[in-house]
Amino acid sequence: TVKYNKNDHIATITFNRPDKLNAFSETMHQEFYAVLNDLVNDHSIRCVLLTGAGRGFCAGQDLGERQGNEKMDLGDKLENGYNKNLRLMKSIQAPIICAVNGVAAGAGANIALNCDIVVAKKSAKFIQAFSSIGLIPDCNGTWILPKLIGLARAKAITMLGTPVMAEQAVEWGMIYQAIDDEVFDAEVKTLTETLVARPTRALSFIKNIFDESYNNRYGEHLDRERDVQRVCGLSHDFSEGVAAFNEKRKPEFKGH
Ligand code: LHQ
Repeated sequence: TVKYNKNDHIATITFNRPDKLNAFSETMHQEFYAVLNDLVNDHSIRCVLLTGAGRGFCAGQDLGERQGNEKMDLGDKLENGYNKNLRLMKSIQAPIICAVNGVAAGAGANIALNCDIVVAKKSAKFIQAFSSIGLIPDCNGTWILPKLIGLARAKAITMLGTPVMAEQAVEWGMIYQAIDDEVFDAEVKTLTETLVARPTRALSFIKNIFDESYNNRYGEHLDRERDVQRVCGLSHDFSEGVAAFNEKRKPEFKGH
């Protein structure tokens, strides 16, 4: 249910239940967990690409797995499925680029929005489908959405379940780019190749420090930047970056 492939320092994860628009089954949670766990420990990977097979990216939780009126503990489902995996996504050193190839609904939308760079096919849409089945957004949707698009839009689209097309999502600051369907794969490939050639450890710090900024006070955050920059300043990639600039050549970053 999850395809996984590593090649030239790029790891590609593909949600793979196309006939169900890649909705999350129990097996899919487990397979996704195994993949992410592998990536946390693999520092040779310098870019992670997350995408979906077929015409959808991910339709969120598989609603077909719920039997009749049986009451489930959704808190447990979150803790042992999505939340465990989202925590691992944050622990992966390499930047995660999400290529939203089609509809992203419910947890599927918010998994995408938790990635570091999100691009989507122009034909793709994002749906905060939760309230349509009596739930609130999960996968930290209530944390990230107001930060990305502001509280007014965040509340309205989640309360109304309004689909947001890729270009609208870019205009609102929800995602980075909407790409024409015909050139989507090629552009995504270029983005991954660009990321692989960049200084991975610095990107890793960037990945985390923006999130930290929401918890830190102004002065405290200046201290954090100082400490992280001190570490970056000791890296091979900083020396290489400056040398390349002065020698007017392309830098050859090693990722550390
Ligand atoms: C599906 C699904 C799906 C199963 C499409 N499940 N089969 C929830 C509970 C538990 C724990 C904690 O977290 C959560 C978080 C959540 O994710 S809640 C939100 C769950 N997701 C949704 O409510 C979205 C449900 N899907 C839809 O609204 C539509 O399918 C969308 C708008 C995504 C796509 O619409 P269409 O393009 O018209 O496709 P479709 O509806 O015809 O779907 C194609 C097939 O995929 C179809 O199966 P079939 O056998 O009839 O061809 C759907 O039943 C199946 N599918 N989503 N979540």
